[in-house]
This record gives sequence, C-alpha cells and structure tokens, in this order.
Amino acid sequence: MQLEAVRAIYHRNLAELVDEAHAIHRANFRATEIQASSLLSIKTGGCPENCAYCPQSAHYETGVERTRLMQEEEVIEAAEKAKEMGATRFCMGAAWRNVRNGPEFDHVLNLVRTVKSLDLEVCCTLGMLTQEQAERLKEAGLYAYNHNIDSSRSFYEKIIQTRTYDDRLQTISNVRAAGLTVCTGGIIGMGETDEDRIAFIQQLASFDPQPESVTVNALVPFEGTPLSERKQVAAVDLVRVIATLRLTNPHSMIRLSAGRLELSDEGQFLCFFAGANSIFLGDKLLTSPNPSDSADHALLQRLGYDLKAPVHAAVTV
Ligand code: SAM
Ligand code: DTB
Ligand code: SF4
Repeated sequence: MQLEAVRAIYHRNLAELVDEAHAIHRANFRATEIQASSLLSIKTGGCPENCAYCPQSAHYETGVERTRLMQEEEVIEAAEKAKEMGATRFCMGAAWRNVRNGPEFDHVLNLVRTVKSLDLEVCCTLGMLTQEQAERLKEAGLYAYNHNIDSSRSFYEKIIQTRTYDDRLQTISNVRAAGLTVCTGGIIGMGETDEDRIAFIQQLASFDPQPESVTVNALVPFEGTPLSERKQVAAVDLVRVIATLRLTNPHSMIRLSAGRLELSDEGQFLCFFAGANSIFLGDKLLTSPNPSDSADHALLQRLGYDLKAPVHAAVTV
C-alpha cells in the first residue's frame, strides 16, 4: 500500500473512518470477542540499548531494578495465573539487545517448552535474533515473536541510536523465515507527527505476509527517560491510528497494549470499536502497571465483550 493511500485513510473524518473500520472488523472477526495475553518480564533492566522511552535501558536512571533471568518455578506460577485470568497467550520479555547462544538462551528454550505444555500460546520478546535462533525457538514450541518497529523510519532515529530500523526489519524477517507468527507494532505519543504515524502504519501494512498481530502502545512516560515529560496521547488520536490500522491490516489482531491505565472506559471502548481486539491482562506489563484483571473483566462484561477461548476449547468431542 502506498503512503498516499494510507494518508487518505488516516485523515478521513473520524466518524466515517471508525464506521468503516468497524465494518471491516465485523467482517473479519467475531467483533464481540477480545483475546487476552499476559506478559512476564523474565529478565528486567540493564539493557544496553538507548530506546528513549524505555525504563529498562541502562542509559537512564529510572529506578527499575535489574534482575537475573527468572527461574522456571516462578515462570510456571505466572503462566498458571495468566491462564486462570483467561489469557490464551503468555509472552515472556527480556531486556536484551539481542539473543546470544549459550546457557541463558537454553534456559529460555526450556521456559518455552514448559509454558507450551500448559496449553498456552507462547510468545517471546528478547530483542534481535538470527534466523537460526528463531528456528530453535520454533522447535521448542514458540508460537509468536514480538519485535516492534516502534515508529516511522525517520522518527526511529530520533528515539534510538544504538541500532537501526533495518536491524529491526531484519529480525522480523528472520522470525518470519523460521515459520513463527509475527507480532510487531509501536508506540504512539512519543512526539511523532501525523506523517510519522502514517509512515509507521504503511510499514506495518507492507509486510508480506502482514503480521498476525499488531501491537499499539500509548507511551507510558517514565521518570528518568528522555521522554518523561511527554503528554498523555489523546484517546481520539489512538482511535484514529487503530481505525487506520484496521483498514490497512484487515486480518491482523490489534493489541491495545501499554497505556490502558490512563485511558478512560470510553477511550478503551472506542479503541475496541475501531478494531482493537486484544489486550494484556494482569496488573503489570513488563515494569509498568496495568489495570487489574478484575477491573478488566468487569469492564469487558459491562461492554458485553467475551474473552476469546483457547483454540482447543472450541473443539467439541
Ligand atoms: N528488548 C526487547 C525489544 O526491545 O524488542 C523486548 C522488550 S521491549 C520493552 C518491548 C516493547 O515495549 C518496545 O519495543 C516498546 O515498543 C514497548 N515499550 C517499552 N517501553 C515503553 C513505554 N514506556 N511506553 C510504551 N511502550 C513501551
Ligand atoms: C509491546 O508492544 N508492548 C508490550 C509487549 N510488546 C512486550 C510491552 C509494553 C511495555 C510497557 C513498559 C513496561 O511495562 O516496562
Ligand atoms: Fe532494551 Fe527493549 Fe527497552 Fe530498548 S525497548 S531499552 S531494547 S528493553
């Protein structure tokens, strides 16, 4: 899809845009259903990258404590809790620049095997990786890999200098080549312009095949990071991005990720109406707070949404 085509969609009257996005959403998904995932930071902080938004970067004093790679028992406990909350996918994140072969990666491969044995879709976000490493994750039972492009190519350079946009694209291509499903997206509210958002959406639309899952984060400004003073992104701006994505990536799941705590119920509802159909459940994302699972269950119930059941539960005997 050309930039011009995305631009034309993005700038439409918001009611018309959301109306059409909702129709496409209904045509391609069960629009009364929300899929839930759960996140666990298996290795927090001390990351050598300088992503300007990130509390886990070693370049900034944010008060986030560095941890070692988590032991299996703790991960099992979190995965079981995730399942109880109604999550169908469990995503393990590590504050690594890239995956290195060795005992730590072997441990992660074991974690993937274990979580898969609990009948959860397993996702990892571990930074850059090679195709061979992606293949080893796939063999261990990984379902999806998350690796964000974050923004437009030109805005990216303003927020991260320790790696390039092409590095990100390369990892995504390695993930795809290994036969894993791709989860990628970015952050809204970092000071990017409408043109940056349009170019970001165009990149997400241009992957062939398109990502199975697109993650949309509203920036959570962290004390100590260069983006600490950024204003909360307006819900209507988030809705515009989501509705445009629904039209450009009609079959991708759209995951409304960081920043939900700051959104009103109405703001979240509009995001769902515009095409978002996935959230993270649980009171913590990686390091930042998230609505409690009871608050989310109550909201979804009030709005009349069902949580998507695990795929195998749909099989009747
Ligand atoms: N280190 C790995 C990487 O960068 O791919 C995985 C973990 S990293 C924390 C995952 C994603 O979280 C980032 O790509 C970014 O889009 C998102 N993220 C990090 N800090 C955020 C913040 N303050 N607000 C919103 N999203 C954030
Ligand atoms: C994504 O796009 N959002 C999630 C997931 N991928 C790994 C992470 C959001 C992190 C928000 C900041 C934090 O909790 O540290
Ligand atoms: Fe490291 Fe990922 Fe945070 Fe960047 S976003 S500093 S790569 S943990």
